[in-house]
Amino acid sequence: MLALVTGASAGFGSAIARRLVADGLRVILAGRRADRLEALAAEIGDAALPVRLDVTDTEAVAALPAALPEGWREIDVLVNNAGLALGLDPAWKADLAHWDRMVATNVVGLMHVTRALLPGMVARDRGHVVNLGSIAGAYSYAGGHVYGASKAFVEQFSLNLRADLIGTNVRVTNIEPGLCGGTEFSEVRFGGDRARAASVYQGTMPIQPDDIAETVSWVIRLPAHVNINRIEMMPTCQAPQAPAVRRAP
Ligand code: NDP
Ligand code: 8X3
Repeated sequence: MLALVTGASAGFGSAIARRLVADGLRVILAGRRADRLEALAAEIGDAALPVRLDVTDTEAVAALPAALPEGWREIDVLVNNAGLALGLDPAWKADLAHWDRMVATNVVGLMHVTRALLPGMVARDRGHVVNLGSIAGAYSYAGGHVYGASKAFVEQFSLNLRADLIGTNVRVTNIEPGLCGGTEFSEVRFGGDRARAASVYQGTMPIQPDDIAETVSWVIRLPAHVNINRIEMMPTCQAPQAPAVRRAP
């Protein structure tokens, strides 16, 4: 089996790639930082192919299937993992460029990569699209605005893909994690401010990249007639709560 993991240069993506190779798959490692992808491919060996790909580059994404080397084109598993949150300011102060970039990456990029690879999966009547959504797509929090909305898109897009794919052997799963550490996510969100990023995880035991990789591995290895639609994951130090109420002092 052959998988393509977007955002394989860090965090969940690297862990997912390593885990899928351990499961016996070959993996195309996609992302923008080619040096990171090459280092990971060197560590993994022949089962990995590093491919520089910015998911917001519409032309490069459309050209991707044909541009892959012979033997690396029939992708069975697409892991749409590339994504980011930028900023935590309230909506009225947020940087519009941040909003645009989150939509370009988390929504449009994911959409375009899926559209590029789905025809091959349908033609072969075999495939699995695994999306990285978030609990932010289901629960609101202050400063979550466009990030949360982008992940709500990912959830509904995943469900609607299955509506079209019903009766085929092409599966779609949306994985929706909560608090996760061990990645660059918060550093990216806070513009490289490591201290602020570290404070997000202070006093917690968050989900780790290997936990996400284990989940991806599980949904893929289930019998071909089983489709896990969505999985919401939280660490035990986190729980959903009733909507906030602001009371007059
Ligand atoms: P990281 O920041 O550690 O990794 C993000 C990856 O996405 C990097 O490999 C980055 O690679 C890649 N990426 C970003 N922009 C692009 C782009 N335009 N084109 C291609 N690749 C891109 O984050 P995580 O591993 O934590 O997050 C992975 C996914 O999981 C994201 O979609 C995130 O929203 C989601 N998620 C994360 C949670 C968390 O708390 N960590 C919780 C729930 C969901 P490069 O810069 O080399 O391109
Ligand atoms: C990442 C989880 O709660 O920081 O998607 O938005 S959260």
